[in-house]
Amino acid sequence: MIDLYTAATPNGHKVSIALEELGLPYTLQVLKLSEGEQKLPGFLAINPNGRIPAIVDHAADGFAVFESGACLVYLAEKTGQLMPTDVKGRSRVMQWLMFQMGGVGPMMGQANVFFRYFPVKIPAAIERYQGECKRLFRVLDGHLAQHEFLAGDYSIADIANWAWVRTHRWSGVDIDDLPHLKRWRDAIRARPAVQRGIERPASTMDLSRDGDTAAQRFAEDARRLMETGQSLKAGGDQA
Ligand SMILES: N[C@@H](CCC(=O)N[C@@H](CS)C(=O)NCC(=O)O)C(=O)O
Repeated sequence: MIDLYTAATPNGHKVSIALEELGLPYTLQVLKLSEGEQKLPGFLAINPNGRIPAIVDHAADGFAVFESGACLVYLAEKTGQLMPTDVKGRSRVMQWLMFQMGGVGPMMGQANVFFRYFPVKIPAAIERYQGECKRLFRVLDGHLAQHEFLAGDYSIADIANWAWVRTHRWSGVDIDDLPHLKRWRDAIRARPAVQRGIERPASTMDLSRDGDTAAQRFAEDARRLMETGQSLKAGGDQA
């Protein structure tokens, strides 16, 4: 049995989607980020960075893994699925996984901060992060013009990027002019395991939409966390 410490955020959903795809039994341990449960000593023993997601694998002597990308690689290697085992195939997956972990996630996270939560509107910062998101989306679109998935067959690289790309509206970045990215987004969204994964846990709002009262509450929550010196919840921060 695997314990998944998580919340309804893109990074959390990466791991619940992978667990659903793999059919591994797991229990959801949902942390209340706005109450700082991720900073309590019990959880810091699992993830010293005090952020979700993290997993504890009881079938492997309680082995703990933090960082969403590392969780995905661990689950893929444990099962021999969602990532090829040959050197080149594995490298292709790792390249697009690193692209998400070092690029898409942090840039969308900062776009969210400056576009949604930061008390002062700094146009140059908003443009910088939204522009960088758009540039990364174009890279994905260009690659997907020639390939069905990011790295051979459907893999953890698709899961990691998809969990963030689906929330592009929340970052204020449109993808209307990126047909291949939209085709890939829709194809992955149609997968039953993906639909189950984004419900574990379900978001109080749909991060792929905008403009309702739940969205306002969500932004206020994130803003308050930022102002009290804590990091943001739900893709607000990335490090
Ligand atoms: N690089 C980390 C980022 C984790 C992260 O930023 N998690 C956010 C939610 S998406 C979080 O736990 N925020 C609460 C906090 O910072 O206190 C990963 O990919 O796992």
